[in-house]
Amino acid sequence: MGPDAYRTAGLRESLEDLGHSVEDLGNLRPQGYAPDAEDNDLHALNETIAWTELLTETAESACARGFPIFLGGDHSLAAGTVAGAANHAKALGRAFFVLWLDAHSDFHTPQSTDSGNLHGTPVAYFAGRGGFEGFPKVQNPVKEENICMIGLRSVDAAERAALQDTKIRRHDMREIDENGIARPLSAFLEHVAAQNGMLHVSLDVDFLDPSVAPAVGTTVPGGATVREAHLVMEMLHDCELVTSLDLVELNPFLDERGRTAKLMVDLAASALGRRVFDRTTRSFS
Ligand code: 6HN
Ligand code: MN
Ligand code: MN
Ligand code: MN
Repeated sequence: MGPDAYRTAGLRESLEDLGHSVEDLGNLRPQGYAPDAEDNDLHALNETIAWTELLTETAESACARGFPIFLGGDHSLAAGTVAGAANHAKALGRAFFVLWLDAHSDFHTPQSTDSGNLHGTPVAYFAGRGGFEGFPKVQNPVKEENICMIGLRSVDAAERAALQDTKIRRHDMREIDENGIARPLSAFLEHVAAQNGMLHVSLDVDFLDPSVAPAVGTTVPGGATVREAHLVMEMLHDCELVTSLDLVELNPFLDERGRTAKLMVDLAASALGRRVFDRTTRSFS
């Protein structure tokens, strides 16, 4: 339902208004996966494996065609979108980076998850952590120092312990309260630019505060404000480093008059160039 809610909220029109040509490649659906084993504690394991295979291929070819925006839907989709985008960067000989905008770190393995929900695992998958039996092997794991998480405020004990030993850049809401959101983002973007990298951005609805974005199953109070989120997106456009984007975890059943879908569409438009005030011409539009 998420992708259709973004369509209804005018994603295509918003991007066309900015002068982009938009091609809607439609909805994907994996075929022919086996039912899960009875003793399996993970939700929709075989379906998620099938999605990961399909999305890895689809993302790699979509990256070769343009700037893909992946609409979801469960954040487990990023296992495939990031793996596919990383393959594309490797084929071009370019360094590859991921910005993870989320209340959660999604760094569980299928063994460490308490909930059994695989949307808690994609970062561990594309960073090349073990334990993903049955999933496609990650051809080009994303280097830890090339991953940056902003917005953290709900990290499970097992994730915390595993993250402790990594070089993944982590910025929680306390740090953002104290120092602002621009500082850690600028530092990361400089790091990407220094290596002429390609940057994939994964935007989980729950990065935002639930008061402005209620349509997600895993709300956590104390998230990014509308202005903080737009600032991130505007800086991402200005840096000209972003090459692919996920808009994920939207659950339209939980929305109020489509306001979360609309906000996510507005954020995507900011990332793709929408401005109220043009700093170059110093004019309002
Ligand atoms: N997301 N850490 C919790 C779990 O169930 O593993 C929440 C995961 C949320 C997933 O942000 O897409
Ligand atoms: Mn989910
Ligand atoms: Mn997430
Ligand atoms: Mn989340």
